[in-house]
Amino acid sequence: MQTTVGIIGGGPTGLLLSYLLDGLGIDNEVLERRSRAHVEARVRAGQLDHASVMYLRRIGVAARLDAEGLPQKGMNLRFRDRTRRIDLEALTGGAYCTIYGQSALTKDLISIQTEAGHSPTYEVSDVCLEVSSDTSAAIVYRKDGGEHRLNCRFIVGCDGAHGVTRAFLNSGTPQSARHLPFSWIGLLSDTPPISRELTYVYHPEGFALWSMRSPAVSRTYLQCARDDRLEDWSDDRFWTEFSRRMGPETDIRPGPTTERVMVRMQGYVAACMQRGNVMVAGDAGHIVPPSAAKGLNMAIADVADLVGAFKALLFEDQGDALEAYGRSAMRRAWLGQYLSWRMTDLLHSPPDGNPFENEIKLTQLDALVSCPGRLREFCDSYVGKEALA
Ligand code: RFL
Ligand code: PHB
Repeated sequence: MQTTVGIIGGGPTGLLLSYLLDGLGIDNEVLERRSRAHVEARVRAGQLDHASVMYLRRIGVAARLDAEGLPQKGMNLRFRDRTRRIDLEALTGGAYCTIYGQSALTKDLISIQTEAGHSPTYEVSDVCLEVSSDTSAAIVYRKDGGEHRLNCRFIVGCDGAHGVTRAFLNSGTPQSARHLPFSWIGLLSDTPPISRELTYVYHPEGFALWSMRSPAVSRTYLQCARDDRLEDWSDDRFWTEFSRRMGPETDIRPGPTTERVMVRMQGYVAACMQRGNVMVAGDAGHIVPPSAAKGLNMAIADVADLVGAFKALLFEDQGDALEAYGRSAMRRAWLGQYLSWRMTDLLHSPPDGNPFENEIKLTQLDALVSCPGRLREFCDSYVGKEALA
């Protein structure tokens, strides 16, 4: 088989890239390790920022997002046993976030592509990159018991944090990574949200977040110990601890849990985002702790940028367009790390419960909410005010 762009990974990043390349008439194929049902069922991200929503609208994939997404024009920040509403829309001059599950976006992209007659090849295994020159490469893989070869001019790794492209680009280069001494446990449950807007909680015992997927479904997270396992947290233990961090006045009536996840808090940036005709986009190039809800938004920004680079290279003869993508994707990765770590640091308590550090956090939070300039800057970056190209 032969194509121009071989895409490894059919998560949101790979699917979006394929859709946009199709729109430009650039031949491409997506190879995905899991089944379509598995990819569609993966819960993960919930919040899209302003830049992502505007972009998804502009490229014509936001019909269901506009109908079913839950606008987040403000957010609640709770500390010192008090909840303050932060008016994101007013502070940013009109920008805000939207709750729309990653699985909903993934389903939308798959169904748009399927209707157009272009679907990923699912359930491939033993994917391997073969790069012979800057203009010729191949992806070798197994499917249905046989070995296949996809010859391509470019390879884009959209295969997430555990894929093969990240390892290929990193070979021989030291990795840039940081692991935090705590994790998150998350529950998806049939519980109506306590508020129409997200609530982020700083408590001396740890962070808590009340997010949602619909007016009937909540997504709730708690900071827990780094090596905790899902089985250490019964639903009862989770909700008792959640109520403690939310404060006694919150009337929590949890419904049945439908999914549970343990999230190890870490940050990672690949050694490079592009080498010759191999690029990475999304989690394959960078992962951030989910505190600021940036991972998928960074992935969408990567794709917007990369598609621009393919257009410049293939239609406008700009020979260095992919190198320029590599540089801007690297800048974006570090900016995303900066925003995510800032929010992680602000809202998580040290595992040893050090009272001195607790007072520093509370002072930081007081300073944030009492200084309009600081708050505006925080809101601008949280909502992703800058439009994508
Ligand atoms: P994905 O989603 O991991 O998809 C990669 C795909 O590649 C496939 N794959 C392979 N295919 C072929 N061959 C191989 N060798 C392969 N290896 C892997 C996989 O099967 C998969 O289908 O990466 P992608 O597409 O880059 O998407 C990134 C997002 O998933 C991620 O950034 C977000 O989920 C991060 N994130 C959030 N981001 C936001 O912008 N807003 C949020 O509210 C938000 N919340 C979250 C999050 C991530 C979380 N976790 C679990 C880390 C909340 C959580 C709890
Ligand atoms: C989510 O809804 O899963 C979510 C929302 C905001 C975050 C992280 C996760 O900061």
